[in-house]
Formats: sequence, C-alpha cells, structure tokens
Amino acid sequence: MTAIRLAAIALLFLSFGAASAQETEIVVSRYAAPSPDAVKLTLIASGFNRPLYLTQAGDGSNRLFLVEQSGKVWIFKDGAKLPQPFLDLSALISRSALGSGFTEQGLLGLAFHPQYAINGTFYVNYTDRNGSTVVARYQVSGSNPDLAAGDSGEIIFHLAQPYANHNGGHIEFGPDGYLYIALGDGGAANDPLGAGQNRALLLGSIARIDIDSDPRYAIPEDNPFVGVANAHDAIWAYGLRNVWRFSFDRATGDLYMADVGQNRWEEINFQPANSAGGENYGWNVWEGNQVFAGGSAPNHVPPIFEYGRDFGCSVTGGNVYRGAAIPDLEGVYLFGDFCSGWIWATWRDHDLRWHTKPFMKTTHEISSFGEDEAGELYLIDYAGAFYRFDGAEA
Ligand SMILES: [Ca+2]
Repeated sequence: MTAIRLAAIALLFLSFGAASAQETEIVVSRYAAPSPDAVKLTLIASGFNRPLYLTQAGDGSNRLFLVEQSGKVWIFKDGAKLPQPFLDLSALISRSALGSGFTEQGLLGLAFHPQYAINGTFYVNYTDRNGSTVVARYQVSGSNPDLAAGDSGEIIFHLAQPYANHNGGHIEFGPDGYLYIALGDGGAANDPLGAGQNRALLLGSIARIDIDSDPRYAIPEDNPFVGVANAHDAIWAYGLRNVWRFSFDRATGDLYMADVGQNRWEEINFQPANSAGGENYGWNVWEGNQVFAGGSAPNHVPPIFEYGRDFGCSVTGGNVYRGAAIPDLEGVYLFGDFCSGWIWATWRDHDLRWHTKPFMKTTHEISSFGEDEAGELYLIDYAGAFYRFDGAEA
C-alpha cells in the first residue's frame, strides 16, 4: 500500500518537469479559477427518503450505491434503480431516523473493501437503537451480486454517544488500505465534554483502524498516538467537531475534511498524503480561524478555508474531481453547504497557495457528494434526489 502512495508522489514530482508525460500527469495546481460555465447538474433520479451518500464498489460493475439515512442502500445499474434494495438496516438503526423530523442519527456511511471484487466485504456506519455509533462488516450474497447477505452483519467497532447529534458517520478506506472513521465531538453544543482537545477520547477525531489483521480491528502500528500516554491509539487526527464527509483525492491521496461549525464558521481542513497523522484541527479552542473557547491547542492546524453565515450554516465535504467529463475541473476540490445550496471550488496555484471561490448556487439541500468508479462526481440532495456533474455542452 505504501508503494501506491510513493508512486503517486513520484508522479507528482515528475509533473513539474516533464511536459511530455501528459498521460501520467497528476494535476495538483492551476492559476485560473475553474469556470462554472463549463458545468451543469444533471438529475439522475429522485424519490428517495433522505439520501445522504453515494459511492461505488470498485469492482468494475460501474454500479452506484445510494445510501438513505432511514437505513436502505439502493443500487443503480446501467442507469436504472433496481427494485430491491441492496441492504436494509432499518430494523437496527436509531428510531429517530425512521421518522420525518431532522436527525443526525441513522445509516450514515458505507465503504467497500478495497478488495471487494474478491472478498465481497463492505462496511457500514450507523447509530443503533441506543444512539451509539456502530461500524459493522457485511458480505454480499453468495448468489446475487445486487443483494447483501443481510444476516451477515458483524459489529467491529462500537462507541457510545453521549448526545444524539454530532455522530460524524463517514467511513472510507485510505490509500494505505486502512479504514478511516469520522467521529464527532459527542454532541450537544460547544463541546461540553472537551472531546475535541482530549486525546484520551475517540470522540472529536478521525480514527484509523486496520480491519484485515483482526476479526474486529487492529491498531496500525504507525498510528500517531501508539505508545503516547493519555491518548487513544486509534486516533489519526483530532480537534474536530463533526466532520461531515471527508475524502481522499484518488490521484494524490491528500485528505480533505469538512468540519461543521458551531454558530459562526464552517471549515475545510487539509492533510497532505505524506502526513504521519496526529494533526490537531483546533476545536473547541478554535472555530475555524477564530478563537472559540480559547486555551491551548498544541500544534493547531488552521483550515484552508472558512466561511460564515452569509454563505451557509452547515458544510458538506465533497471530492477532488478526477473524472473525464469536465476537464476544467481536473484537480479541483468541490464542496457545498447543506443550508444555502452553495457549492465552492478549492484549488492550489503553482506556488501551492490555496484558493477558494463560490462556484455554483443551487437550490439543493446538499447532504453529500459522491464519486463513481470513473471519478465522475455526483451531488446528493437530502430532499430526495441525486445529480451528476456534467460538461455544460453534454
Ligand atoms: Ca478547526
């Protein structure tokens, strides 16, 4: 797995000098802002019950898997929704997610094992009937690739949640093959537990676990707080309030985290692919670049972008575009806001300085972004639909 990361870094290095190596170049910087005129959103399907994620199995089937908060996962195959859900966890998840009111509980995350095509294993993140965070492993049916073996679930990770909100919920495999789990600060408001800065608590962090070396999970030996006193050895990064979606740039391995703010500042945090982990993103000493509770946040890493209430109220992390449909977006990180429908574009210039511009104003309740196998990008509308980013001339 390390070899993959090194290969990406090598390509990155080559790209500065070798103009002829266009096929293998990874675009990591640009000078001009990307143009929204090159982009349109195409409605793919509607009629869903609070959808909040879309992903793919990486198995060459080109199927899309759409996650509903109320517990079902639906497959899109050859452009059509299959009549039967791939998975239905509605009997296991928090009851609040079965109602119609807003909740942060329910089925929140889905990630396919990097070797899913061989082992048929995937993972879900949900809050259970007690409101606790659960990560569970499932298998695909032995006889039907469009159906999960619903009785195959094994809970591998459990974390009690002191309040109903701030459950994080995103899970994704990194380029290193480890599973990363977003864990909010436990909830209520203002981080009453001090979880953000308390490294002894898993709450307020992104955890990193090895799901291949143990029936449940093992701690990677190079996790940053292994052997460190008063720090949980599963923590990869901390000082986070409630990361609502993070993603790895599939070309570079860089990690982008959208951390939902308290009352004033929404933020995007960045971790380069060669990081050894252990970053402190500041909450609740800081909210974005502003002092919140104050006090000490050792080695605080400020966000690469923050925005206030003029532009929204709850950030939703997206992806670095690596598809083929919109060449102008190559290497650009898109993310949005759940409340305002704004989409932003973030990129680095050739001096690797960050730039972020409001990109598109939509009317959608942006609950997530998602990528298909080819790297094309989708937008999920919590009101019940999902859309694909297409070239405007398409
Ligand atoms: Ca922060």
